[in-house]
Amino acid sequence: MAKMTGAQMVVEAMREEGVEVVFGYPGGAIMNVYDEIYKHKYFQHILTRHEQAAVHAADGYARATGKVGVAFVTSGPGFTNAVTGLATAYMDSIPMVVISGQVPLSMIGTDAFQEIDAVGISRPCTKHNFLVKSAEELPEILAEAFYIARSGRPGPVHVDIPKDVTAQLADFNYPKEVKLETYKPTIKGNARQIKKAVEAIANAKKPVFYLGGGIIHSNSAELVRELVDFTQIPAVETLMARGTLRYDDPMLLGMVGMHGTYAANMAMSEADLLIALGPRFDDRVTGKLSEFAKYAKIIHVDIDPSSIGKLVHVDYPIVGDLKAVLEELVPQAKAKVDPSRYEAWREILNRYNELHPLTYEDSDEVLKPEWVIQRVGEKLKGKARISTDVGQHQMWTAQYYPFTRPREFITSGGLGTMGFGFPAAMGVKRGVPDEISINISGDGSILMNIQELMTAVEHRLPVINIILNNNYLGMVRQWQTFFYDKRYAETDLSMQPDFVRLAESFGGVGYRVKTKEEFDKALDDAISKGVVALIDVVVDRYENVLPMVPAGGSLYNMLLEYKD
Ligand SMILES: Cc1ncc(C[n+]2csc(CCOP(=O)(O)OP(=O)(O)O)c2C)c(N)n1
Repeated sequence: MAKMTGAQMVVEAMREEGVEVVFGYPGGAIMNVYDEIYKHKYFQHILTRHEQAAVHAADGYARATGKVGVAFVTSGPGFTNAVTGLATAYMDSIPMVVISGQVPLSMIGTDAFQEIDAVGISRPCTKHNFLVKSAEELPEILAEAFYIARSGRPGPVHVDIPKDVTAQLADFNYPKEVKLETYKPTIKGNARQIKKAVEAIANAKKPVFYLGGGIIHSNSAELVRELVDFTQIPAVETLMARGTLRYDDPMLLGMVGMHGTYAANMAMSEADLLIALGPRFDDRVTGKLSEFAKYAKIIHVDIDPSSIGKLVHVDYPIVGDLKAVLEELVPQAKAKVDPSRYEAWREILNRYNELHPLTYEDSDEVLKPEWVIQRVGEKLKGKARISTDVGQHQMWTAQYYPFTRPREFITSGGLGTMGFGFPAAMGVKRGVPDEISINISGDGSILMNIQELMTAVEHRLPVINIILNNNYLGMVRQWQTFFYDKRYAETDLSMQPDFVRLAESFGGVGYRVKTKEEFDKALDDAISKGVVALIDVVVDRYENVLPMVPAGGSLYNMLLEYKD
């Protein structure tokens, strides 16, 4: 076989992996690779206007499609701009490969122009990383990078390639199969443990399904639905698991945790058995650990053995791919579990739900953010993908949007990254072009990657941005209201750009709305036009997200209302 340069190998590897789109931003250290991109048409390259956005776009693409997202950046500032994107993907276990250029090998460690210790920086925020030392090892490393990103507990993998390596010539033998000595994810769950777990379910009086993001990553929502439907055991969802059950599933108690529903949080607090399917017991879910699910035995199924027992004692640990485990567990549960056994428990939880349903006070004077989200849901449920930024709007979306399926909700959970929503929504649109891509954002968050309006317009990625504009960094303002005696330090965003003209200046369409009628019209118009849009929705400045479990508090101590 003819020899290839390292840069050619990068491009060829994308072809081998079936990559259809790369988001990126060039620079000196990665120019050899970009020169190859110029010559080939194997994949589309989307030039974002900021490296952070390139990585978030690759991330959104991965979340929506389940495929590996790919981003290319240059060394130094290109790479450091990409770090937030890597950390965001890492915290939420998103499969991704990020390739960065690096200064030539001989210059590493000399404080060369645009040199940074990229693998040193990416180590704590990636599943794995590589510094490539020669073109010879490049095919193997790239194949391993994709394999590691998508297998086991998925995650971002970073490959740092020095400029001289991209110019070196070597043979290109792309491995058809990757086998790693020290990395072998366990797929099948232990049969004895699965049997014991089924017995525990059959013997429980107050069991609850605690549904986590692992369900989405392992594509096992169908099996979970089947299991919940058969057993008639109530279920709660984490932020990352929204859409596992349909919003109108009678067993769904809603989201759990800091802004979870009263019924969901009480279910966790009073349960005698938690059936945890792919969650990671995040502090935003558990609240105070010593008070968390105090009366419950815990079954925890997870592909990552290090996440089992990390934060809570687990009685029935099952390491394995959730789908493979459920394929064994579901038929056994059907044979052993009697759904009528939990009737009294379901009644208690129904009563909790009637006592404190998820609700807000609507108004005719001012638009309520919850209303806006419900309205989007009425118009688009099941037909659109919903991304968000981070803040109150994110929590209201998680609470009020009627999710119907997995991968419908795209949001930064673990890292809580403002600026994620819009670029991610572009990646979503690229991944599922037939569906409407909506980004629900705040007036703070949207400004963190607003420059991507240009990318979206250029590449015809018609994302509809809905800004719930409260003229505040709302979520921080809410904490200042509740816990800092209304000392609103640096959260007032009254000083604002004209969002309509801003959108127009990039070649998009802008709307500013203050009433329900205006909102309906703007959304309908944006949908029918199919263009990049920004709807600036003036909402109640002082609305709070409720219920709320104060940070570090116990799940059963929720603030249910706030009266001034
Ligand atoms: C990059 C980043 N910086 C800071 C924060 C802390 N933070 C969390 S929510 C929030 C306010 C978000 O305001 P906005 O986007 O206007 O949304 P709202 O809460 O008003 O809906 C801030 C500053 C963050 N999550 N991410």
